[in-house]
Parts: sequence; structure tokens; C-alpha cells
Amino acid sequence: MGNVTDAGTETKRAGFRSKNRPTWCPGCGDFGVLGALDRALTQLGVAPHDVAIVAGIGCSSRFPFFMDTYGFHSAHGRGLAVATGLKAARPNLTVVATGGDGDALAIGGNHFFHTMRRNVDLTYILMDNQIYGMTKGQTAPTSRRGLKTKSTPRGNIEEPVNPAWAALTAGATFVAQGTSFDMNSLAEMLLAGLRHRGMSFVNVLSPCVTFHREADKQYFKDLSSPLPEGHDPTSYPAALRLLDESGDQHPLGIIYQERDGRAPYGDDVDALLDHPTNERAVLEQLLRRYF
Ligand SMILES: Cc1ncc(C[n+]2csc(CCOP(=O)(O)OP(=O)(O)O)c2C)c(N)n1
Ligand code: SF4
Ligand SMILES: [Mg+2]
Repeated sequence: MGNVTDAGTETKRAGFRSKNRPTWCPGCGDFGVLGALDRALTQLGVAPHDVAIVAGIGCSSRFPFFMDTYGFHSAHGRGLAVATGLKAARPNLTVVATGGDGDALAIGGNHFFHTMRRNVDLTYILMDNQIYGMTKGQTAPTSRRGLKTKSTPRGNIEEPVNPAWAALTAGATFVAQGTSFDMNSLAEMLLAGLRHRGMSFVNVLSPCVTFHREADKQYFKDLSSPLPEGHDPTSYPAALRLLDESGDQHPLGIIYQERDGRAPYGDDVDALLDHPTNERAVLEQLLRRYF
């Protein structure tokens, strides 16, 4: 890790990018997300050795290689499970999870649901290109109805998942939506998500320029709109109503942020340790008693 003194303390950081050059196709939306997270972490003022980025498998899941923090490239759809375990074991780490629409909502759909409802203190960035990019262009859970791909040559007959709606209704306490081509707004949302205590979910409309050419920057511009004036992100009914009334349109900004709400999942794990009901808690008590 660069810019860290021998004592392990941070001096002055220029950014969080690693020396690894991203392997994404030129023009891929994920570059904008990388830039935005770099900026948000820099503004957060956290040291790189206090951050871990966990991912599944997919182009968007290559993220940990390109950041100079701890990283974990796990199995397809399993990033959130690994991130939950890491946060429970190392609560002081800032844990960021990244993934794609397939990783998050198809093979990883079960983990998505349970991580949201548990309100784990993570920031999860979903790069939503409405396609399986890494495997060269199959229909994904967010693909539009009628889309013709290699896996649906006669057109997709399924209704797409709305990721923000899925996160909000499953129990995430921070839900935002941005685009990879408005890096300034995205960095602000990510910073707010990183500062939020509890499950922060940020859906990012991010074009795959190679295997989903139809869903380019203009397509996502047409598909999204700014938050309506006066939207109150602290109101759960207002957030639900907004997503319901938006239909296929994707509102951009902080859609929901629960204030003074439920304690995150990790707090309850700590409470368990004082009243041992599981093997790890018993073991830790024994270790404390004898060492
Ligand atoms: C268990 C398992 N099943 C299938 C795959 C193949 N696979 C790799 S990435 C991927 C989908 C990637 O799409 P997405 O999550 O949307 O990420 P993107 O590449 O679009 O960023 C699939 C099906 C795998 N690696 N492991
Ligand atoms: S295949 Fe698509 S998602 Fe993957 S790096 Fe290329 S443009 Fe990005
Ligand atoms: Mg995808």
C-alpha cells in the first residue's frame, strides 16, 4: 500500500487506486464507478489498511484488484456473504462490496435479500449494465423485457428486477441510485453511503459498451431522472411511493436513508459475545479467562 509510513499510519494520500491497470474494455462504465469510489474513500479520510473491498465474479467484480486496499475476489454471487463474515469478525474495517446485476440478483439473490434484511454495516455497489458482461452477453435479471441476447434469441419474456426497490423492500437502511457517467454525484452518494451506519446500497447504471451496445449512456439517461423536488429520503413511505410511481424510470439520488434506526447486524453479534450462545462466543470467553 502506498503512502503508508513504516509505523503503518497514513501520511497524505493521493488516492486509493492500485498500480494494476483496469482490464475493463475502453469506455466501460465501471471506470466511472472506480473513480467515484476512489474519491469517496479519499474524502472519508480512512486509511487504506482499514478498508476491504469484497467482490463476487464478473467484470464489475474485478474491482478489488484496482484499489490499493485489502481485497477479496470470492465466488460468483457470494461477495455479500463473505463481506458479512468479514464485517462480523473485523467490525472496525470499512467493508465495501461490489458486484454486477447477475452476481447480485441471479446467483447471489439469496445473499442479497438476507444481507439487506440483516442491515449489515456494509456499502454495496451494484454495477447495473442489464447484462452478463464477463460471459459475453447473456440476459440478466435487470434486462428489459423483449431484449434479444445469446441466451434469449427470441426476446426476454421475464419482467426485470428493480434493484433499488428490491433493496428497499428487503430492509436496506440506505438506498441510492446513480450513473457511472455522473461521477461527481456518484462520489457524493458513495460518501454518504460509507458514512451511514447499516446496510448502504447504491445501484449504478453503468453501460457495458461491448456486449450490450443498446444500453449505452443515452439509453441510461433516458431511463433515469433526478429526484422530484421536495422528496424526503428519511420517509420510508415516500421512498416506496417514489419507486412505485417511477415505474421503469430510475430516480437518481439518495432515495432512502433511515435516521436513528435499527442497530446494524454487528451490534447484535457483539451482544451475543457477552451472553455466549454459540461456539465462538464460548471460546472467546475461555480465552479471555485463561490468557
Ligand atoms: C458458479 C458460477 N456460475 C457461473 C459462472 C459464470 N459467470 C461468471 S461472471 C457471470 C455473470 C456476470 O454478470 P454480472 O454479474 O452482471 O457482472 P458483469 O460482468 O456484467 O459486470 C457468470 C454467469 C461462474 N463464474 N460461477
Ligand atoms: S465486457 Fe462490458 S462490462 Fe465487461 S469490461 Fe467490457 S464493457 Fe465492461
Ligand atoms: Mg452485468
